[in-house]
Amino acid sequence: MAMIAMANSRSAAAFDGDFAAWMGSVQARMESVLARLLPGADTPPERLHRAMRYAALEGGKRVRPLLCFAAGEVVGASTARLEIAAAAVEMIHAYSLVHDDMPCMDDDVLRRGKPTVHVEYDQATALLVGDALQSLAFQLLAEKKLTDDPAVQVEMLRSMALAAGSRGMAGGQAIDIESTGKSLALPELEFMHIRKTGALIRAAVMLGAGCGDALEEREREKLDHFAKSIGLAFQVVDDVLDAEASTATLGKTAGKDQKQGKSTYVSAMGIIAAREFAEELRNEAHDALAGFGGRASRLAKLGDFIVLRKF
Ligand code: GRG
Repeated sequence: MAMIAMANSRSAAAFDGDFAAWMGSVQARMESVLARLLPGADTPPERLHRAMRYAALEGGKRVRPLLCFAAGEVVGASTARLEIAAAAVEMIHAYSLVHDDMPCMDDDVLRRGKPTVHVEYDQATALLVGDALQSLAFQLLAEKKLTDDPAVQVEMLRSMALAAGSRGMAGGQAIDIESTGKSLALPELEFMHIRKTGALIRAAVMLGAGCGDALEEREREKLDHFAKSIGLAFQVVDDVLDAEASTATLGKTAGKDQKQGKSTYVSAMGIIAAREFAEELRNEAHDALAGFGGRASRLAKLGDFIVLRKF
């Protein structure tokens, strides 16, 4: 945790003081919101609840909650509503990491600078941690008030379910597993990553936007364009970091893509072209925000952070 916190502050420090402070405050807020919303470690079944807290607390950059909060600024959403939306997205993200690390999937022992959940606990517990985190996320989205219009809230729930399901993240993961050892062309890579990584990032932005004043259709499309571009950029940078950064910096095993025979943006186009592609996507993301003015300045800076991060 100390390592991740240090890396967080180092990376944010490259941005102006106000943005770095905002990032730190949202990250700290999310730690206490998640600690409050997750079942207590002493609540039976204690072992499962301890493992859920282990998976979701003390670690991670909290990129999806940050996106949710920044999108909320575009629409004047209240902090109380954004906390719930952001916690739900982060729980789904944490579940996906726990399952992804299991021996039947990516088989890894290190995540967020600490042993993965199936190593610290056991495989059955890791499976249940993922299941329960996902259920809790949907419970929160259903029972807490996120908007004044119940029909909008149902639509938010629906879009989160789509993002997490077989047409979104789970589907992208299935394609990833099926294509290990094969060489994917760029359009196939994009098809996979728009689902595996991009869908949840898009949901984080659109959920944050759903918590505030209604946007016009054209504005929603622009915000979604931003989210789609930055979601793909996130993955391109993830591939570059897997190839370039160390395990200590990342808090997860580095260099795995090549070892496991995965197609990545680095294997498909090389590191330099992959970095250039991430830059193109960053510009596209910025362009999409042009009409929002200062309301979207944090979202724009987060786009920069996602592309320029070192971990
Ligand atoms: C198991 C249904 C299911 C899906 C798994 C997200 C995912 C799909 C797998 C994770 C594997 C991976 C390395 C994907 C690349 C991009 C990614 C999601 C990285 C991890 O996200 P970060 O960097 O992690 O935001 P932190 O720990 O900072 O929250």
